[in-house]
Amino acid sequence: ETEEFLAKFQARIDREEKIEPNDAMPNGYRKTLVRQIGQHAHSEIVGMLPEGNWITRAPSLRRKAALLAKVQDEGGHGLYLYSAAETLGVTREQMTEELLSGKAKYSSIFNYPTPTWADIGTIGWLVDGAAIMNQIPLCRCSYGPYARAMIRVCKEESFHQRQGYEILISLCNGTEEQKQMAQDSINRWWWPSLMMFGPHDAESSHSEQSMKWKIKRFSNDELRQKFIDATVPQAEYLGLTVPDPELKWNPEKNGGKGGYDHGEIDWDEFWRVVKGHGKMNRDRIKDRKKAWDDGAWVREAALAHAEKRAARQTQ
Ligand code: FAQ
Repeated sequence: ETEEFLAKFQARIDREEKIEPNDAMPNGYRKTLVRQIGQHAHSEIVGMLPEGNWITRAPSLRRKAALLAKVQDEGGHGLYLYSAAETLGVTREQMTEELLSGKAKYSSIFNYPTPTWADIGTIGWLVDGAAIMNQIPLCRCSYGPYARAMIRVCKEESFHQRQGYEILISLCNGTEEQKQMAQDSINRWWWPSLMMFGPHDAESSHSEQSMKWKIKRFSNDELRQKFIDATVPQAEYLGLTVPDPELKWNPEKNGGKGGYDHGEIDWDEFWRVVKGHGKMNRDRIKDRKKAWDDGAWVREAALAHAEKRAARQTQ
């Protein structure tokens, strides 16, 4: 790749032109997108598992219908994202094999268990809330297919966030025991949700280049701070607390607009989970492998059918 080519490409990015699948692009740009979109797609698909756990046990028909629809949306997002990644020259089989072999990552958040119904509310509120904060800027990502996919995904995540918050409102207006269940759930999910934004900017190996290429528009720490500032008042409205004794309003922060100071994330836990040693990593991959193996006959049948049809058309 000549310097002239790289400079021309950067100039397109700087002019806010969208990069499309058939455009020339630096190898690193393509690789970064395949990695990020692939990880994002895997997260959506693995992300169906913690909530799927509660579909048969939802407390009412209305809750069950909403949860089913949400989990189905996540499956849709995953497929949508795999298609976006495929425009960059990888296949879904390759990406799936990388997930199952542990080469490709998925979000750390989906390696935590969901022992209570309140977790379904908390996932919607905090996990989808964090996902939206991270993904709204991706609607302006320089790569066209990813940016366009994010528009619909964000609209659906916004519905998911509200359904989660509404579950928590109901629990918080219920018995003392229900309110306690909601508090316990927030205690378990708060820190892992903050970890979704990735390592500190100083430790984030890809941020600088990804921001230059306008794949990312904000840094990991900036988005994490925005999320905390938006979410703490929502916890207060519920009458619940977040498990951070160092959390404190600081009027000087954000250039005088104010924001929360907060405690430090347990980065050892973060890297442990990212590297495959969280509570649920093994179960998640085992479940995905089983689904992939059980689906082999469907893929084979679809392929055989497509081949027969193609042969008939050429006769
Ligand atoms: N978990 O240099 P950076 C959802 C890895 S939302 C695991 O900062 P980057 C919706 C990173 O890949 C969740 N790994 O990396 C839903 C890199 O590894 P590598 C998914 C993480 O890419 C809701 C290394 O650490 N959302 O699914 C994590 O610039 C409810 C260094 O990090 C997305 O994927 C982590 N938390 O920034 C579904 C959004 N953080 O490959 C169901 C798109 C970092 O060098 C239910 N992705 N790593 O070995 C992004 O915005 C970015 O990829 C970041 C990371 C911000 C996640």
